[in-house]
Amino acid sequence: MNKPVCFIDTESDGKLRVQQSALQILQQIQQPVVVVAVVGLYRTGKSYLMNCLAGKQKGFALGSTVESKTKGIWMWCLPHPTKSGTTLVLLDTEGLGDMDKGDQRHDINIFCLAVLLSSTLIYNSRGTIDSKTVEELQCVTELAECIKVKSSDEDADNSRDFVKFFPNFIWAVRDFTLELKIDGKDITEDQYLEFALKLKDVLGHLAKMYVDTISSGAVPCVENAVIAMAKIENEAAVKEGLEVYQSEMEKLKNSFPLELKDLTSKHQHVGSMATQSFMKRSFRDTDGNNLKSLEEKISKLFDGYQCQNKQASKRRSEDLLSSLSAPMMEKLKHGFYARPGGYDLFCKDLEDIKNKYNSQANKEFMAEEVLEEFLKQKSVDSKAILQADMQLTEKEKKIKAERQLVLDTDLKKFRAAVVEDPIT
Ligand SMILES: Nc1nc2c(ncn2[C@@H]2O[C@H](COP(=O)(O)OP(=O)(O)OP(=O)(O)O)[C@@H](O)[C@H]2O)c(=O)[nH]1
Ligand SMILES: [Mg+2]
Repeated sequence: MNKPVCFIDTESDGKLRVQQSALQILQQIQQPVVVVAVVGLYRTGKSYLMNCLAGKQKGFALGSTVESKTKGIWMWCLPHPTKSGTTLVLLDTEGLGDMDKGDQRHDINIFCLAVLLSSTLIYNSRGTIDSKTVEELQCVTELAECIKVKSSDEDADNSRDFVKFFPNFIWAVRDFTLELKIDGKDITEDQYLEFALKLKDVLGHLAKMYVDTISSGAVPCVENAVIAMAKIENEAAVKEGLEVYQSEMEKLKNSFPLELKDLTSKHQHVGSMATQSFMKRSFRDTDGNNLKSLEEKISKLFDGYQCQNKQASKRRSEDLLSSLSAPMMEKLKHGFYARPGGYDLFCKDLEDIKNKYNSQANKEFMAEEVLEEFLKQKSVDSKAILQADMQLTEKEKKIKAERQLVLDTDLKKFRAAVVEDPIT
């Protein structure tokens, strides 16, 4: 973006409205974002400071009169100056405390939005940290008290989660020209701030306000935002976890069929990777429903992978069996076994196939099932061969017997002839 755009503006009835065009710009950002928002009293150089952060001379409009300039919240997306692959989103807000406007609710809304939307919040003030500035900041902390995170404090244990939604806080003191010395000793900026804050203990108040509002809350606006945010984040976390699982398991498919124990242990390992990825992203999945949903989805996917692995094992076993049994099938086709003793030959061939198959396919977990199915099919052939064999053998016996009878008869005749008509 070469210039800022209006992100949130105020409608004529005073309601805030998000600009669709700004949303589209945000949707197009694929990189992680760092959101820096500036808040502070009007005419304190907020827009100027944001332009400095952008490293540009021009950008957010600056006012040259005492009239407040910036209205609503303006946004500027730029490449992060130091973190490559990250987008810096600058939010310039409408100045607080403009008496002419006289609408405190509007100030509250602008401030709450800045807190909720930013990862770093700059509180901009002008001049030295005197009691007036501290008072001003106190006004801001009072505004922050309007942020409610939870309607009841039953979930105080989850307050850590809410902290995720509170930005880092930076207090920018502008046009500061005094020497940093207390009692003649040089001091650092932080020491000066601490010294200044002792005056009214604002920092403590600010910290207390954050913690108190986090664990108990005062106004309902944020709870809804947090719930909505949790829903979005948790759904994205489930999706991310599932993607981790699926992409790893898809890679594994190339080596299917796997032994069942290998497949299961890989599933467990990849499953825990998916859970870790979920945990990293998930937010306030207090009842564990999202994690459960991820586990259910993973388990469904695993069923699918098991099925595919089974099919692959079955296919491999079938291929092996069909190549081993090819000669026997050929013989069957040509009626090789249709002969007396054919059944014995068939049984012997079948036994050979079984032995070879068992020694070559012993690792396939579907081997046994496939063999059983094969033998079941072959038992039909086997019965037919046995029957034919018995019939043929019977017939042959009959023929043999008949032949024998003829031979015997001929022999008898011959003997009789010899006996009755001996050769002299
Ligand atoms: N000397 C000096 N002038 C500044 C500084 N920052 C801003 N200004 C000037 O002060 C005027 C107001 O600055 P803006 O940045 O528009 O102030 P703002 O806080 O954004 O004002 P609103 O949007 O009306 O709330 C401009 O003319 C700036 O050039 C600074 O650090 N030093
Ligand atoms: Mg401004």
